[in-house]
Amino acid sequence: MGKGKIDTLTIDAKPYAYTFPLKHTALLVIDMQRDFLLPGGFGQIQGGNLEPVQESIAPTRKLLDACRSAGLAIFHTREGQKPDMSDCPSSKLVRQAASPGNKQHKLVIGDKGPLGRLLTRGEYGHDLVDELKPLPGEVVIDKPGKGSFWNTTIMHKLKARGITHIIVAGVTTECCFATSIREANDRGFECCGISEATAGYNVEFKYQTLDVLYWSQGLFSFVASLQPLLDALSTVASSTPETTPEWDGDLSIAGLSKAYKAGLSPVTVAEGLYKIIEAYGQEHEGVWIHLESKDVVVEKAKALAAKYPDKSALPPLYGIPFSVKDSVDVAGLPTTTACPPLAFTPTVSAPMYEKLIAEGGLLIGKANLDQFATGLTGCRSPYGQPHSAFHKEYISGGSSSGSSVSVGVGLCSFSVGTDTAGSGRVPALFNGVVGYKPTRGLISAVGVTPACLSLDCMAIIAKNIDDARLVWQLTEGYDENDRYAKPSIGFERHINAIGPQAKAFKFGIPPPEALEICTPVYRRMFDEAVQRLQSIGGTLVSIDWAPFDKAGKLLYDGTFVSERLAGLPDGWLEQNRQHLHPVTVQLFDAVVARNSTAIQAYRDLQAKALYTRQVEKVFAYAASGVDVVMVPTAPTHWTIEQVNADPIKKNSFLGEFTHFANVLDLCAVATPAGTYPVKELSGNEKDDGTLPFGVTFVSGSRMDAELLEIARKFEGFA
Ligand code: TIU
Repeated sequence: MGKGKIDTLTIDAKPYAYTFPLKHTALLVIDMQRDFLLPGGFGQIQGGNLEPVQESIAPTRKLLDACRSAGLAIFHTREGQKPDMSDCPSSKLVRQAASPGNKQHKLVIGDKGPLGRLLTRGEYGHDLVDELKPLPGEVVIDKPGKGSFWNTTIMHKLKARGITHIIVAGVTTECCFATSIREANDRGFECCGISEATAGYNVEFKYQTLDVLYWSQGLFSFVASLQPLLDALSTVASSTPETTPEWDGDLSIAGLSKAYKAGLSPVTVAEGLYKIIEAYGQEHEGVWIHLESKDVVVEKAKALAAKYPDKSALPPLYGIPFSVKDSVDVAGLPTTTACPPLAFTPTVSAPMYEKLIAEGGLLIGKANLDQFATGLTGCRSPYGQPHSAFHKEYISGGSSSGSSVSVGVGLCSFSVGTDTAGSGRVPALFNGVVGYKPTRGLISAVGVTPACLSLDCMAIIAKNIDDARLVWQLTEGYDENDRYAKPSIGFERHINAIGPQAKAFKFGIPPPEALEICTPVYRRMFDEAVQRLQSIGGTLVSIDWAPFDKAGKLLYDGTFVSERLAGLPDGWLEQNRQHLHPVTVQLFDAVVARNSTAIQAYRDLQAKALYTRQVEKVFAYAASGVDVVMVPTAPTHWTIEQVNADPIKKNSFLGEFTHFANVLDLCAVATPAGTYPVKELSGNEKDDGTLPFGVTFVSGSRMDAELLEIARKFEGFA
């Protein structure tokens, strides 16, 4: 049996065999906290008998080890309230304590017990027992209730990882274990409880609870024994390497992580990578505004290797080289936004950057961009004009130009960019990489020099969808310091649109008249992409394109572009115009000359709200909606010479299919979709080489998980 080929496992279970797809399955370990397992905790007050729950620790550890070795996503939960008890309903404090003749519930949640305040976050008793401590990269969900889904981000985080199947363990069977399974069932997950890895304070209840879960041919879930699951998982467990591998040049996060687990040193990678970076730098300009020195990066790689000696417990971005657009703050390095008069050296880094470093990432440098993050060409920077990773005469795209080239030519694994009007998607297209712009407000945009503050969005430039998705998972999360952050808990759909059960989906495209703007080769390539999407289960449905079109025009033909000046001090333009890129001056002067009024701005805001409502109907919040809309990422690919000759018009042309996304609060991912001969675009038979084509998938607010799932299928089919 070829080990690498196994993608689903089947085990004996009740009421019948449980089949689960490995890539879409998580282990969920419920509340293995001191408060429930040790004397003096909350659990002893509830039930008294700690013996059965303590006996479940060892089998749960075996299960955890087996799931880790098999590479499953691991989720832990902890029950507990915020220290100020603002999330604790009074019923929890009163009902049991008020029971006539109560002697047992003398202490309630929040009261001080021997392990600290009962079920209170931050207390000793609230944390997980030592035997079941989470490893780096595993998710810990703090839940205020018995169920794992009430007022937590677990649904979002499971979907973000493409999870559809959950193996469930933990305490107590009758309480949080069962409640969580029931909640998961309502949301579409296929759960399987593991009998030996769960226990409660009442042994009879445990078996009654398990019986109820699978009663009536599986009312809520499956239930299985531990041993068959361990046997099945052992067939896919990763083996321990015997030799220390050399770096094979693979910069994908998955590839590098695998090599690191097998013993490759990040120092070897840093040294090898700098040879590539230096060689590229000798021939080509404009990728970096600040490149870290080789010595600095090698030292950081050494420090990482020393910090994480256990290769089985590496953080998810251990030794992964990345670049950061130079409008994003990294403490101690200047942030220029490609505009020297704006340059300053921050003392605090952007939260997104901090998260990447905390997960083991290795900064290579600050990447070039179109000045002010304004532009889609990559031609508007005093730090040089980088070119497409595919061809030296063709533009890199912008404004995340250096970010996209650095990933496209293999100088790092991924890059942090931004995307207000398409600045992450367009350059991804022109360099043959993925450019993902999550729903605005999911990743903190604090520490970014704004382009249009209310429309700015972080972007992730990566080699493939899985890498982009991982970086998103590791960096998203509500930031109270970001005024445009989305609340961490949003409306969520069930999970039918993700995972292997999602064999069919619906998609829309712009109507033919909207696609006319594309050059013939872009039309041809787009038609092929439509066919590809149909061949992987997509049904093409006609959609109302008007709100997309109108919202796109709002961005630059309306008043919103004035927001670019709102971020600068009054009089700044006049004082600094001689230091700015000539195209920036031209652009800003045009904005000022419009003399936009407050009345016009309000009309535009109202139109934005209307179009946003209208596109909600297009997407699958309703059964009639589509899962994604697919567009060509841009209508064509200009040469650097073409853009330099007519910089403003050529620029706005490129945003035809990207401008609307942030105005309408959508998520979007630019995905490579093949290459074509340069001569097909230029019409010159003598032109050699190929250029990349790509499409962008767009979906509704917070439908990122569904979006990425379809993009991944499309990519896998290439
Ligand atoms: N009371 C009880 O049995 N359990 C809880 O309160 N929480 C969990 O089950 N985790």
